[in-house]
Amino acid sequence: MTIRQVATTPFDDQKPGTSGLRKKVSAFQQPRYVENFVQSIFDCIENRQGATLVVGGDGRYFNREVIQTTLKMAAANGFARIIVGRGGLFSTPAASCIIRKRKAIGGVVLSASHNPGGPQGDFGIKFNVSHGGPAPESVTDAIYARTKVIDRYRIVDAPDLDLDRLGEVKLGDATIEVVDPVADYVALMETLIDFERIAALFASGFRMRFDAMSAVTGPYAKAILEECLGAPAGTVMNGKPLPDFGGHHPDPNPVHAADLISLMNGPDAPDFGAASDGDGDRNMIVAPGLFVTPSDSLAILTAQAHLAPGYRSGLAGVARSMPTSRAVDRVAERLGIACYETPTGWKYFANLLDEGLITLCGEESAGTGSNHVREKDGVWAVLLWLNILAVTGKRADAIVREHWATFGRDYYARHDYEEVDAAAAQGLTASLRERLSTLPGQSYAGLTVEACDDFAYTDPVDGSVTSSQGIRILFREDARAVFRLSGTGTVGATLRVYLERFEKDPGRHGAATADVLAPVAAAANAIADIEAHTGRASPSIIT
Ligand code: VG1
Ligand code: CO
Repeated sequence: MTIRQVATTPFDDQKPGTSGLRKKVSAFQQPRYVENFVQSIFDCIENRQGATLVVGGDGRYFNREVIQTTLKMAAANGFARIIVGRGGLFSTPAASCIIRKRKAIGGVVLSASHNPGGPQGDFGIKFNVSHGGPAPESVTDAIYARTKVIDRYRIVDAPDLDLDRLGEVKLGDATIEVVDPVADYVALMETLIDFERIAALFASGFRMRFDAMSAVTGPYAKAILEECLGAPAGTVMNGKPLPDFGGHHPDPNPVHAADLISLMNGPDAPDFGAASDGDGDRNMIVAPGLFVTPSDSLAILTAQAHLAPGYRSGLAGVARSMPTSRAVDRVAERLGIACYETPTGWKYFANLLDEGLITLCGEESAGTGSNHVREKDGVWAVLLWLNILAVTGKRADAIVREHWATFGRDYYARHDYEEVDAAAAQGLTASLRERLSTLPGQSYAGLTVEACDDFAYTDPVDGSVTSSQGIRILFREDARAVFRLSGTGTVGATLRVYLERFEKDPGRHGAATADVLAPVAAAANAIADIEAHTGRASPSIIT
């Protein structure tokens, strides 16, 4: 088998965003585009000679082609063993699990997560390091720098591998190991979650629906819920992974998982509803008649995690991304544990988890996770909820309402303005930044600005500083608005406006979120002049 050195020239648009390099499929289909980026990753892995690498993706359109290229390039770049999921599949948390378990030097995760798939959809490549989580900024910066000067890549000349047969094959000097992508993950879940209690719950007639959104979690959810835990067949909906996700947007929120929401709001609602995203790291939780915001879910899991075997001895601390509501902060205070506030993106949690400073963490975008892996984990979050329901014997909606009664309720919504002109979006945030010091004391839509800043984070472990992570406006009336630009969109810019308002009084916990947040939205619009900058009178999507 021969190793070829192929001459190439750089592309100028391979800067990794919040979660790796994410572009239209057509961008990745350009000749040398995948090869350049993968070689740039490999060039930044010191000690790769003889090391183990994990490769897998969410099964979206173009996954199989990129897997084959990546395997051939990995074999030509000195890795001794390359572990790949059968069919080229690994959910993002399962990839993280196996990187850790098999002591791999890292993993190449092929996914554009919750973005649509198919020939007109999106594709992505992310590099995870040896702790199993997304590469830190220092590494992604180095990869980007490498993409700008790359002049050759290495690949072995070989026919495509059969990824559907378990076992080992040689590729050049490397061993390719095709593994069941589900088995190690299920084994890990069994160490953390009380499977017996949940099985007893299902045996007692408890019913749930898990919407896998035709994405990667189907096989995981079926194996765990229907096979291990005895939930009836049909519990998992849209359980077969499809390259185009059945034409749907695999983003678990009330808009894109509308079928599940209407089922949960209807007369025949099961006891519990959940959904996951394209690559299986996000989760949506729905109680009968009540959508649980991801920020509330993080707070509730923090308050109740001790009911699961993996967290029986309590939590070291928790963390949330800055735009996530402050609901978890109050739980942490009550528990007497630290609560960290990080920039958006899972990579910022890794140091806190590695150092044992936190046990749970989460984001408003439907990501929740713990120290069991270094990615957010959709199926894990659903299992932890089930564990809590099984042990308490309470209805999911009762758990949420009791939580609000104890800690207060944080009304929360995110307004996204998608595919906005990039320069206009930059103009909006630049103008806000310039005016920040003039805002405190001013009133908008009946709310008065108490403080504001442009969020910067100093990592407590390595001291690295990340600045300009979003503009926070705190109002005196226990409300907050946050503005930031997305780092995962592939067309123009996406402006995200995060709105929240705290209500302590249980007598006022039954209001409609939109009503409670209307003044906060009006104040945010007035402060940032969203319509003047973007030409948009209303958001593209509210979640
Ligand atoms: C979004 C979310 C962020 C999440 C990221 C990756 O990023 O807001 O919370 O970590 O997606 O999630 P942005 O920059 O578009 O706001 V996933 O499921 O794509 O790994
Ligand atoms: Co995802």
